[in-house]
Amino acid sequence: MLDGKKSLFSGMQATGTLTLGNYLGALKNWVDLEDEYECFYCVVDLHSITVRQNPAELRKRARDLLTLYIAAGLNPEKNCIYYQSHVSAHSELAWILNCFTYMGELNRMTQFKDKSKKHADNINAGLFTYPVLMAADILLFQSDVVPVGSDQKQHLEITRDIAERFNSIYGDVFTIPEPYIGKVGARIMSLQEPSKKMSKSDENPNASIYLMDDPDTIIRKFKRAVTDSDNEIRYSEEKPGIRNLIDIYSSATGKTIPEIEKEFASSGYGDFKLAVGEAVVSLLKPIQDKFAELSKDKAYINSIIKNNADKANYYANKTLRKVQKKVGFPERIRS
Ligand code: ATP
Ligand code: LTN
Repeated sequence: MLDGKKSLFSGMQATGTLTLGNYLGALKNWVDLEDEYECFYCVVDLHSITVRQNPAELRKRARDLLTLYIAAGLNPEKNCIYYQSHVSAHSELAWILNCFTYMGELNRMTQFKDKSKKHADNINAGLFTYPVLMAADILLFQSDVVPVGSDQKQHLEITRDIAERFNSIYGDVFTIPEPYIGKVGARIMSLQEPSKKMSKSDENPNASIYLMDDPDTIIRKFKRAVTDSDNEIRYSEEKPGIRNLIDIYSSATGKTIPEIEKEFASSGYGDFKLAVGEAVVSLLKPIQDKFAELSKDKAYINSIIKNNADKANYYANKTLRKVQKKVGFPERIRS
């Protein structure tokens, strides 16, 4: 809760080009929430360096991501869109919360286990405490809800545990956040290995649809999507490839699963894959056009970066000062 209005926080890492999974699982759901909540959408660049990054690329990707938030429909006048690294309260609160988080809790995080396997040569302390920084992000803004894909559920649970622990010692300092996970599109799978989630850091470019892919590439990737051999368009646990394509089609068109099964009852996989590809092309076209237009307007994007960082700093510092006081840090002397 902030100034009497419910608040919301979410973020994405600038670790690669956004995929259809990021869009359908998270970004697409964000757009409708601006009237109900005071919204903060962050480009979480501090989180990004838990994996080694090329500095010039990170800077470019972070700016592209921020631009893409707007291109996807977030109004920057109503939603606070900013870089995590421009608000130092994130790091400061993360340090304090580190002292209220147990090693055993962090050891259970599946994202840490997955990323440690993937980056065995760089299992750094930041990767381990990643969820604490995420808790700081959320708690700084007294967030009531956090819209994310289902892979982030565990991080939300640890955030709640940390907040409850802190509150039980110091009184009601933090709002306890709830996850907000969309019904369809919460977990879009890889087109090449449908048992794995579609991920922007996947090495195989055919596994993911990127938001900036051109129409031919999108259609080609769907045509190559791994399915099964029974040629029946049916939503079933045993058919992960087809189930994923049905989820994507449903999320892109708004049609329900029974409607889709009926629509394609007498079609083969080839026709269905083409229909999914075309639906995704139409879904992404307006976003791509808007992104191209916004990218040219440097002054406009800069003004958003500046104004929104000021706003985020204001609210974040309010919570941080309260926390610092509660844990016993000395008061600042104002002249
Ligand atoms: P990385 O591959 O670098 O770990 P990622 O693609 O998993 O990145 P994140 O930046 O970690 O993306 O996640 C951004 C948001 O997108 C989160 O809310 C996350 O839950 C959501 N998300 C990521 N992948 C998927 C997916 N395959 N399906 C649905 N939502 C997803
Ligand atoms: N860990 C998240 C990104 C993230 C986030 C957040 C999401 C960082 N801080 C706060 C919601 C709220 C991910 O998607 N991998």
